[in-house]
Amino acid sequence: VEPTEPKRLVLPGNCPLVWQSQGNYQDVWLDISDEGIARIAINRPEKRNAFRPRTVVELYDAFSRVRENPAIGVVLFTGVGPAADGGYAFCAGGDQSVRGDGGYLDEEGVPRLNVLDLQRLIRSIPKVVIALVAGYAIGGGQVLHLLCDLSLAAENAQFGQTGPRVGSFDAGFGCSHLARVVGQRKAREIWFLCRRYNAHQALAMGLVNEVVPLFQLQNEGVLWAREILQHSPTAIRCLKAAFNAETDGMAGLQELAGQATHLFYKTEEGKEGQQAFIEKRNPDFSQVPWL
Ligand code: S0N
Repeated sequence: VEPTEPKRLVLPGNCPLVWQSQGNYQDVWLDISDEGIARIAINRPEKRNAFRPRTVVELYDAFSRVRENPAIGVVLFTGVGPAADGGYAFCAGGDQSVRGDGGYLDEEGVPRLNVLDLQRLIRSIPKVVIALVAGYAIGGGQVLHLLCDLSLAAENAQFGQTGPRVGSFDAGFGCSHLARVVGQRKAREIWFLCRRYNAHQALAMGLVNEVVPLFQLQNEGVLWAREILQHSPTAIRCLKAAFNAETDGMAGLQELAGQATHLFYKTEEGKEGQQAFIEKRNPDFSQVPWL
């Protein structure tokens, strides 16, 4: 754990937390606070935070670290900015400059579509992920934002899809989950027309939870996180799994079932089964009611 450089800025405005940076990343920042909040930011502002394979590998690693940290309950997911030209972005999708045949080329020239793994991790991580969107959330960046549990938009946020214009599309969560969030008509409009939508239009269609002034974005994220952190981790974990279960099919049921198993392990009934095996005797469940 290294101390955060005080000059580093993710977004303007005051942030009431003291952060410690973790990981040795190039394209990503992972910061941990002692309040149970993590901040993960894409750090390619000169590319409007577009992701290349390395970015996705590092994001996956950062989210995995947070997943394994029992002190963290909420992740703020955002983009470093502003860029030198003053532009802001949450993420402008896949880095078009490294797109090759069959995917985005990594540093060995191998084509990757590894953002799909990251999408699933954001869904399955048993913590609340809040997107903080300043500037553009476009293409695959809009999909990453969509898959966060909650989304707060700065006044300057812009959302949209470009796939049919730039030769790509996300026929997975990018379509099906979008349609669940904003409705079939709006989702088809977003993909077929490739328009841009401002923060208030995004709020009106249910794509974001709230719009705040740019300088207030981080603060607002921290306030939301603090409210969430007052509540039961188990309830929130099970609720997140439940919200995803239907959409995510068997994998969603697996997550929800895993949470049930986790709770069962803690009961006297669950412990008796294990204890009996260890003690080489028959289990005694006679005290457990058949409710
Ligand atoms: C974001 C936009 C609207 C910003 O416009 P603005 O503010 O005028 O800035 P620019 O001058 O355009 O950009 C500033 C610099 O940033 C670079 N840049 C911006 N976006 C990208 C990008 N996506 N890739 C690479 N570079 C980018 C600009 O080039 C510029 O740099 P310089 O000055 O050096 O040229 C505007 O920039 C814009 O429209 N960007 C492109 C948005 C876009 O089309 N994104 C890609 C959409 N497609 C995907 O995301 C693929 C989805 C995907 O990944 C996927 C989905 C499902 C299954 C698999 C996959 C997968 O492939 O993994």
